[in-house]
Amino acid sequence: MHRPVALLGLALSLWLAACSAGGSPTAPPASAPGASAPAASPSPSAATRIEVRLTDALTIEPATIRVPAGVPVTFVVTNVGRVDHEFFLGDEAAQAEHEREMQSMGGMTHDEPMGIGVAPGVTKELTVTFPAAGTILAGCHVAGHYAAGMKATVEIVP
Ligand SMILES: [Cu+2]
Repeated sequence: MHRPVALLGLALSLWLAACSAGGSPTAPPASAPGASAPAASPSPSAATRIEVRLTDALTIEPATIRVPAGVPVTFVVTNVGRVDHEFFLGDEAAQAEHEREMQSMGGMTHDEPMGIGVAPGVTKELTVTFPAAGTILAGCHVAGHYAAGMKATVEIVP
């Protein structure tokens, strides 16, 4: 599944552009003698928001999700189906462990730092900051769903 490198570069430059657009040019107020302008803080503005859909066809859409590393990413997850689904982030090992956990809990979805259960027709948000670049997965571990392929690739780009 190779994507053109140009796409990655474009995404990166857009991201950088978005970051640098946050700072406003310093224009000293002419009508405020003595008042010192507050230093522009480089606070992260709007977090990256990614819309995700969970479907009864046992898919997570989009199947490949690209997110930046080092900044908060908010996944806006909608269950468009009629049965429970979940959105759990982690590498292969974490997915396998969560699968075991779900089976031992009788398949009940629950919320945790890296995953949320989403009831039919509901939209929920999950905000995560990925520390480093890499590739992980998003998976649904409602009984049988993960094995049936209910997963997506999450590419974390520097
Ligand atoms: Cu599911």
